[in-house]
Amino acid sequence: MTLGGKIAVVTGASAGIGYETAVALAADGVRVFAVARRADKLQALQQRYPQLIHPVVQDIRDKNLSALRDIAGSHSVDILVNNAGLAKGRDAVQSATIEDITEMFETNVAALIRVTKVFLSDMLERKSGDIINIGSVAGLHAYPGGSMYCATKAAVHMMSDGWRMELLGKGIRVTEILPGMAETEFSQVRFGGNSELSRKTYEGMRPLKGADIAEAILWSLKRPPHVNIQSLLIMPTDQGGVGFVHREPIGK
Ligand code: NDP
Ligand code: 8X3
Repeated sequence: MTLGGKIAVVTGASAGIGYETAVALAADGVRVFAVARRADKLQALQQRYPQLIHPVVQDIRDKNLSALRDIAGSHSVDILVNNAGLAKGRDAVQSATIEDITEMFETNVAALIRVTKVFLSDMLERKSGDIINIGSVAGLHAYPGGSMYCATKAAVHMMSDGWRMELLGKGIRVTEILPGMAETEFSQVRFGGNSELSRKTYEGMRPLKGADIAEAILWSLKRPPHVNIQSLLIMPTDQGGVGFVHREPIGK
């Protein structure tokens, strides 16, 4: 089965999981609107499939979402991948800044809802559509220094569950993908660009790659219309659970 001819919007397509998902969709013939804030990264992505990938510079926290509304006004979007998201810091609640907490909730939760509502009415009208929400294992299990990020991903988990019930019978599939540790720009962002802390996160273990998650997204989308992959928890073999990571000494 091919997804060729369909139209997708992928948020957070300038790096990591979103970048790889945009590439995988375009490789299958999907026209992809690739959304993020960094224009240069999106332009580099477009070089991979110049005819099929369209850069869309948009901060999804901007309540107007004007670039996304333009797309919704002129195209029937079949697939929405709500991927843009971030963790800021590894601080406990008593030391985490309100700015970091707000950015996580604004991006991972409020913007995800607003973006979805931009495309949902057309999907409802056409009785067809796929919404892929990128949650996290962190939305199922809290860990110290991650409580706020975990709470945002728990919200994604609950929304995904509830939307499936609210949209029942309307021809729309909602899929949640819950990755474990994936080596992307995620840790660079979390640690404010501190490469040493970011490197240590994955030291001695084999993390997931963005392409591993993209492959699962494509597989979910390619199920026949009567099959809805509700959720996929995807962990590195070296991660047995949150906080349970197998590491080999370097050089072994
Ligand atoms: P990356 O940091 O590599 O990518 C995040 C993407 O989100 C970037 O393209 C970034 O683009 C975009 N983004 C962030 N804020 C905004 C914004 N306000 N407006 C538009 N785009 C934005 O991380 P990942 O690929 O790892 O993360 C993707 C998703 O996967 C996130 O939701 C994350 O929580 C989730 N996840 C990641 C895991 C991991 O270990 N990496 C594990 C589990 C879940 P730009 O900066 O150009 O705007
Ligand atoms: C990211 C996974 O374990 O770093 O969602 O919080 S974790």
